[in-house]
Amino acid sequence: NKISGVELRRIAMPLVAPFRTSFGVETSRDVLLVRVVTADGEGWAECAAMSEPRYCSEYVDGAQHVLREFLIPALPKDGLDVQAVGRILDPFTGHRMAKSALETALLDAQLRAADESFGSYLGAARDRVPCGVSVGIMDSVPELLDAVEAYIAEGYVRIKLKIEPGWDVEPVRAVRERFGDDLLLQVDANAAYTLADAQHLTGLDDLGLLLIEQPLANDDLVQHAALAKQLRTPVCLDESIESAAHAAAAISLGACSVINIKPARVGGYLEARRIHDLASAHGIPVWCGGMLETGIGRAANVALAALPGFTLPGDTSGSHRYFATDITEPFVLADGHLDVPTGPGLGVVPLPGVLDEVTTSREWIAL
Ligand code: OSB
Ligand code: MG
Repeated sequence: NKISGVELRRIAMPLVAPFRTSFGVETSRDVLLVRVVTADGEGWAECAAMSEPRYCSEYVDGAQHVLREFLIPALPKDGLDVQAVGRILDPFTGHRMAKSALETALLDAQLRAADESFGSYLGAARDRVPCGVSVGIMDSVPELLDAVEAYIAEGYVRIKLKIEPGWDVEPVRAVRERFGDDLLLQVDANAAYTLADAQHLTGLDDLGLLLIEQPLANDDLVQHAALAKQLRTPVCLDESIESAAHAAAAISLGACSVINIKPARVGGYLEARRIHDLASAHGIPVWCGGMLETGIGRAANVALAALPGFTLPGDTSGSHRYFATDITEPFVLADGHLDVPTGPGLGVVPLPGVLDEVTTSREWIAL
């Protein structure tokens, strides 16, 4: 499996509606796609880094730069087993989303050549996964209720509301009152609060939430542990967990009782699976997060979400929640679920016609 090179391709993907979080508003996704070419064929992946370093320190231009200058040149020309990629890239600190994209493209190439699917390789325990949807911050409560109603009508089995100071207890209560106690409901603050807000956040405790995701700063496990003691709502971490080592620390500190696993955030699907295994051993439920991926990133996330420890519905929504036209065959919800792809590798490829239309730049890095 000699590697001849890697193509870095940027595409512009307008979102069907603006997506507002506590860290900013997204109207279009500027996605970096990675295509690895080997003697046996090719492999695809999508880099989750966003346009600006707000969710985390990575951003798409930076990811492309570190891939071109450091990560791709570190690969051996004569090829390698994907299990070795993490070790080869480890001397470069951080840049987990860039590393994840490269490792995933190499894994896709390896699995396609071996005629095995991502789901089978990772250890999927079912052939479809229940899907939730992440609902952005809106201008008004009536607008939020309309958005949630439409998602429930589409079949989503769990609703996640983005919150921030000034948009929390009141809109969440309105959703709970309107849609009833049976609705699986959770919130995500993207690090918008401090421990001084603990008393205020207890206002969510009577709303029957599955969890509150990342209430405090990314780098503060100790304060999350203090907050978790004051809330009845379970604390879930997203941004804080960048590796299995972080997950181990968070679990032993009592900083969280649930983990959102985003493969990109933790450096890839192999590290994501290690976190899944660790959490399962501790009885900690996990679920698969998302980064507004195209069908390329979604395919792998859906496969991961089929592992047995993923006991909560993930942010693995259908293609049309994000894009009018996806770059792969669209993922379409059936009865609130998405099917785990069964074809070799990711089980999906970009549709050439669509891909060319949305491409904004391409570069070839020869090995
Ligand atoms: O915090 O989970 C998050 C999107 C971009 C960056 C961070 C987050 C999100 C989402 C949407 O909540 C998840 C998705 O539907 O892909
Ligand atoms: Mg989150």
